[in-house]
Amino acid sequence: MSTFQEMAEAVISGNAKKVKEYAKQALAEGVSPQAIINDGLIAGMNVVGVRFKNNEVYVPEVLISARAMHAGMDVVKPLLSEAEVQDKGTIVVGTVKGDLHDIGKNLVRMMLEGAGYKVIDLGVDIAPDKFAQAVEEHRPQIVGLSALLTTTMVQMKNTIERLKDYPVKVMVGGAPVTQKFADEVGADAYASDAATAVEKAEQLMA
Ligand code: B1M
Repeated sequence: MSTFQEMAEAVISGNAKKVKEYAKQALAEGVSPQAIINDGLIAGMNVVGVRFKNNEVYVPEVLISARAMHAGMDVVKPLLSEAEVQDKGTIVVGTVKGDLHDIGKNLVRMMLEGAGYKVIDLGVDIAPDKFAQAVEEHRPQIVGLSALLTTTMVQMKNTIERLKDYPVKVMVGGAPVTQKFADEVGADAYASDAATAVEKAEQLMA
């Protein structure tokens, strides 16, 4: 059989076809979907996350690895019960109102998915009320806000204010966002990049 190591390597090198093959083969040999996700797919994405953080790989490589990971997820997901998929927690993400930038937010989403979270991606230009609606509907533990424009950063403050009565933690990020700003607007966490977003999510979930 292919080893988890081989599956992780295929994720790291972004070989979606191989990842799919390894996942199918492992299932046929009786390996559990959860083990394939944790020990093969997520293990590979974790390595990519560390390399991205250390500037050893860049955005295109991360996107290609994430696509490969998704190819594997597509094979095993139908076999997981809903409860298992949601096991690690739910995170709602979106780019704030007035802001259409989504490349960084998508990376954050993929890394969080790669780390095993269920992620609800609301998309771009999301008003505070829409975040609140999503919190009511999906009951996430964390809401992640992304902003790339100095003019839309204020929407982070508005959204945090709108969510203050919900039992949810808010993480913020995006090129113009800083820890100082995050503290000023009352965010529970700030992440400078997608790999750090995973680390902060783990801390907020603890
Ligand atoms: Co726009 N844009 N843009 N743009 N754009 C910037 C952001 C800008 C810095 C360019 C510049 O002038 N030098 C500038 C902002 C200036 C400012 O406010 N200080 C700018 C501007 C002005 C504009 C327009 C106003 C231009 C115009 O129309 N006159 C307009 C605004 C549209 C709008 O949003 N309403 C606009 C439009 C666009 C495009 C549509 C053309 C396109 C977006 C396409 C898309 O996203 N689908 C675009 C792009 C691509 C950029 C640049 C070139 C690249 C942004 C990017 O994707 N970076 C950008 C200049 C630059 O950064 N060099 C620029 C790569 C991405 C991986 O990084 O998003 O920072 P980033 O995400 C990182 C971290 O920030 C972090 O993790 C990610 C991965 O490490 N992160 C989080 C992000 N979100 C997070 C959330 C978290 C945690 C971490 O927790 C939840």
